[in-house]
Amino acid sequence: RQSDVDPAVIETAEDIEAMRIRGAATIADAAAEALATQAKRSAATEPDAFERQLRAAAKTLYETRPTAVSLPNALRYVLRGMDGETVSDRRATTIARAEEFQRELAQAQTTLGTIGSNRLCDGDVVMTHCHSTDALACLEAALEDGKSLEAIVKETRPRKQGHITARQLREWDVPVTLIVDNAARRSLDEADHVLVGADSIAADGSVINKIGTSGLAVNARERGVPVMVAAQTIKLHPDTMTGHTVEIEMRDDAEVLSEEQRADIASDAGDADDGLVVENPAFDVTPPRYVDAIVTERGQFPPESIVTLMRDLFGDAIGEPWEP
Ligand code: RUB
Repeated sequence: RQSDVDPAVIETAEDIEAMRIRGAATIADAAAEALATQAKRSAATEPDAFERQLRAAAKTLYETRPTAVSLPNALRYVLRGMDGETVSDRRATTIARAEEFQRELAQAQTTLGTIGSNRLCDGDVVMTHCHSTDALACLEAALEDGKSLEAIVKETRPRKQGHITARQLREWDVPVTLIVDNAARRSLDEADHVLVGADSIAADGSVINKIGTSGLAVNARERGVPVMVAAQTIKLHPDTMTGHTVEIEMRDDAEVLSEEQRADIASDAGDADDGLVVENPAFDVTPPRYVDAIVTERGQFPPESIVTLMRDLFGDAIGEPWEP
């Protein structure tokens, strides 16, 4: 029941929904942290009641945004660590498991960064889309290796996460050229790599990432620029092994069109402005043939072979994270 869920967990869920907490890895980290908080603060006196609260908290977090599979993967990982016959045992094991998850998440990103950096050469120009901490980890590792890099950063409408990427890269002293999304194909002539993150990766090697990634990848292929996807294995979507597709989040019209802009467009149509519909998908699917490499903490994979890694990591037993 929602009333069993700690206010701090509800606050985290609201922050994820409103994108104050965003990006697949950051969302996973916050979700694990929230479950640890629920475990710490639970007033349950019976082990079963404790477990029910944890599962309710997981459900609340899960129902925020549908596309980044790192969220249910994180919830499932933490809840599977809950063990013991008493409340205090279950509390301790849940907290320890959440902490382990957060440590491993950070470690995986560092390892992935080192692997990804091997693809980058001194003097390379990298085009980015959106803001991905996994992608940035590759650039950071290359810089630490003494390579000098430049970046062409796509603004990434409608929420302009490209600005976050630009800010981070400037902090690392990387020269940044910020472009509007529509300039990407033109600027690809100057780029040696396209580097993006992922919210989910499907069993066939399709990459689900911020809207605009697929168009960028198609253009990059046409221009002969390799496309590299930086994604920890927490981004692998287990349900896609059994034929499920990944839900693409549709976000609010207001991110695209303000009330005032809408009124302006509709002004000559009188009351009959029902014909104006805004569609705002947050993500799209890039088919595997446009992706050159998926870089994970387990090594670099051609997209078509990612399914073998998924089988190794997930096996068959996959349920919803709040189901016992
Ligand atoms: C963020 C986005 C990022 C991935 C990977 O979308 O598409 O590329 O989540 O990020 P949004 P990371 O801003 O809508 O959450 O590598 O940090 O997990």
